Amino acid sequence: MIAWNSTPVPELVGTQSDIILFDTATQEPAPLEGHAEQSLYVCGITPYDATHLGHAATYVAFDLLNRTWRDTGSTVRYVQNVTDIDDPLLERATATGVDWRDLAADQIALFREDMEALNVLPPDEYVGAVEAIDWIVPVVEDLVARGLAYPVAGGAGEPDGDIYFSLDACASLHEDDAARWFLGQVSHLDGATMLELSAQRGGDPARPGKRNALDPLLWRAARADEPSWPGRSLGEGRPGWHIECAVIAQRFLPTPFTVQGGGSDLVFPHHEMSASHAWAAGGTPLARHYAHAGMVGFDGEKMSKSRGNLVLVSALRRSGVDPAAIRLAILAHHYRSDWAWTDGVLAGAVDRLAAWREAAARAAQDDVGAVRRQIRAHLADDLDAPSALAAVDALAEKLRGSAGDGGDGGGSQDLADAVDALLGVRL
Ligand code: 5CA
Ligand code: ZN
Repeated sequence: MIAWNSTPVPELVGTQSDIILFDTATQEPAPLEGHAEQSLYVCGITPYDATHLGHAATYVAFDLLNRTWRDTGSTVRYVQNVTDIDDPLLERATATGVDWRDLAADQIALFREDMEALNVLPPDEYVGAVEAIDWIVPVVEDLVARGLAYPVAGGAGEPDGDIYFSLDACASLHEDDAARWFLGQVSHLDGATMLELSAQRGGDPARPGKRNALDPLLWRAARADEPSWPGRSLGEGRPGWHIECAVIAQRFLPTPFTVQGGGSDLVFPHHEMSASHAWAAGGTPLARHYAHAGMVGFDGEKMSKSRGNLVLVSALRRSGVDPAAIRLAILAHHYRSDWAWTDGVLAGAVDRLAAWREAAARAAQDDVGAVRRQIRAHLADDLDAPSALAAVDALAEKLRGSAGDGGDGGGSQDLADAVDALLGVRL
């Protein structure tokens, strides 16, 4: 699949130091090891009702990591998927009388435009679940052959042939290996919470015939009213959700890759299960670190397609809002905190952008050097964008009305470059 375009990242004087990132799996800030090439997988959209502000906030958060890594002098290999076949997409297509392929294609196109407008650097590989089916099938066949996956008998309207992953078999694989996968490795949740979240987030803990209620679906046998693909010995069907990301990540990134990212709603079951699949299939941990963005809410609830309480980036853009202001509204919140989108948040960002543009016209080179160092230091500290923004605010405040001659203090381009390269905000 084609990703989106990016404008070149301005070259800056100096480099970023070592980065600390909060790791969900260890529940601690983790110093990220320096590598000439860093590797990042961020879970992509399920293409319906894209791109809401919650999606945008998650991709902007990992764009900050991407930019901060590049600023250390590393290259970044970045992979993102598109869940272009899954139950919620099919349900929406059916409910609205649209072909699921058209719905997905339209939403992916819109997402690309939104990402480009928000100055989010594109992934090197942008991979759809449908494109990945031919790679997923042999992996699932192998898991079945090794006793790590099993078919569940049909009944109560379900056909025979759905294949589930055995979490218990996976947990006992290479038990003496310190790096082995175990249930709770990523999420640290108790069993009751796992069951509850599994039911809420695409799992089917109540399905009879499973060995462990939490065992996730790997291959869904064809149903008469659903699209399906040839699955060799698995029969016709379509892949489960977690195996999609595990296979795509393992195909395009070194394992373990550096950071697995997504919103905090993916910690369990998605990232826990993807890690289990990768361990079972590849014998290595999926990622060295797991990072999660907080949830953006609106009108008192998590912004989500299923609740319908959405603010779309495309709608804001159509109403004339500068995408740089949308990006600033997002960056005003620490990526790990949950926050709510309001008109006031946007109004504050519009004012801030205007103040920064005014400041850029007056900045002197010395001012910019100091601010660039401050932005770098804050980003290295778990991507603390709000503090980085405050550093630019302080300069803007200092310069406000200071240059009576209205002249350029010699640092205009430097400030614009620093804010663009490090924060992705175009002045
Ligand atoms: N296709 C899967 C991941 S493989 C998926 O979760 N798709 S999604 O369209 O529902 O979400 C896309 C990304 O946005 C995910 O990383 C998800 O965690 C994140 N996200 C979804 N809703 C919100 C929200 N309200 N706030 C912040 N991030 C969100
Ligand atoms: Zn995913």
